[in-house]
Amino acid sequence: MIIKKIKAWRIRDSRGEPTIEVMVKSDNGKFYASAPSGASKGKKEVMAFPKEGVQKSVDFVNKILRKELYGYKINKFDDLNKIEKIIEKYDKTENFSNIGGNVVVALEYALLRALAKGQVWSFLNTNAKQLPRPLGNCIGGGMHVTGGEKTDFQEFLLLSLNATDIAIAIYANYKIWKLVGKELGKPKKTDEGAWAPNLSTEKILDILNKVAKKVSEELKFEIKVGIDMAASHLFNGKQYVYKNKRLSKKEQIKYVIGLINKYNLVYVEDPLEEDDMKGFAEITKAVKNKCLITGDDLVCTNPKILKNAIKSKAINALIVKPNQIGSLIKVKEVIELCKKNHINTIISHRSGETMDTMISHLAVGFNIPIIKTGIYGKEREIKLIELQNIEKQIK
Ligand code: 2PG
Ligand code: MG
Repeated sequence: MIIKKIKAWRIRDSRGEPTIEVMVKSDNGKFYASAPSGASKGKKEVMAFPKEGVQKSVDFVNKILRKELYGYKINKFDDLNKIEKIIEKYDKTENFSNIGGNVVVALEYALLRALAKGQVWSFLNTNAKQLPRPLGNCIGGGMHVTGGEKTDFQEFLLLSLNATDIAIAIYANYKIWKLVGKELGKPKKTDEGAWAPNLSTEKILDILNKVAKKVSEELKFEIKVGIDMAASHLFNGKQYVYKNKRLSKKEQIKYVIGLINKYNLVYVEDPLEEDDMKGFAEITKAVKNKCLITGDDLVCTNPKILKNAIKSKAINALIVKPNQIGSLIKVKEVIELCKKNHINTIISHRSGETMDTMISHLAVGFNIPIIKTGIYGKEREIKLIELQNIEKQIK
């Protein structure tokens, strides 16, 4: 495929904040892509945009990359490596602070779409058969709600791993979200479209387990509950600070294990602050395979950090967010490392999302078993709809 033109501009994400969209014109046609942004970021993530703002990233594409990549040829996924090498000439920083990782994500998504003529999942794996199961955000708080009283933890999630197909799993999450909203008196919503009541963790888990059980019985498959604790944002350097309590590192580990056992949680993301590999390992060992102990801010989709996490036996599951690392080549490396080491993978949206559906394609093409993309809101639902479209093509 020959690159004939690339162009970038600013768009707004679901939070109303500016981000980048890129168009690639090639002999395969014109293809578009955009990149999301997080609010509760890990400190080891690359920067989405430089401190000067999105316009600097847009200018970099339109003034520099456009000329560099004019007439450039790529044919396969691994050729993106050559593109990354070209970009690295202009940003030698570890964290992409000069041009921003979102430039790479939006450009590589558009290039991949062009290479695949839109059919990214089958371009990555023609024999792909497995659709991921949706991990849906039903109730939330933390950094995804601005101002006012809110829940201590960032996300209370739903997961039906043995639903017979993706459509019924999507329906189950939506149905529970709706029933829970009614029970809570329709409070305001988080950035990701989850309900944002001001309730205790225990009360929320009681309600979610009750409603999930009811819908499970109706639909005849198990729907389980999980939490993204995003615990770095509760940690003050010494203690975990809650609305009504403060816990030491040791007490936090005990509290997390207690919650998993009492509420049958099948999924817990970032239960501890982002540097505590040892603490993660303690939890992972204690719960065995009963619960996915998932690293998000802990690893930040970084293969080097992942190798440490594997060595320390810190996690049994990993969140994959392409814009935490700003490289699709490294995203692939991370997924392969996880597969080799029996670590589950969950591909994930960000709290500030766009209408881009690439993560749905990556989930199928790379055979990722779980996708975290919210339940409600057009930027979330479009990714779920895309998965159902892909399913029709596979069948
Ligand atoms: C998370 C994400 C997505 P953010 O912590 O897992 O839910 O949030 O994009 O704000 O980092
Ligand atoms: Mg998280």
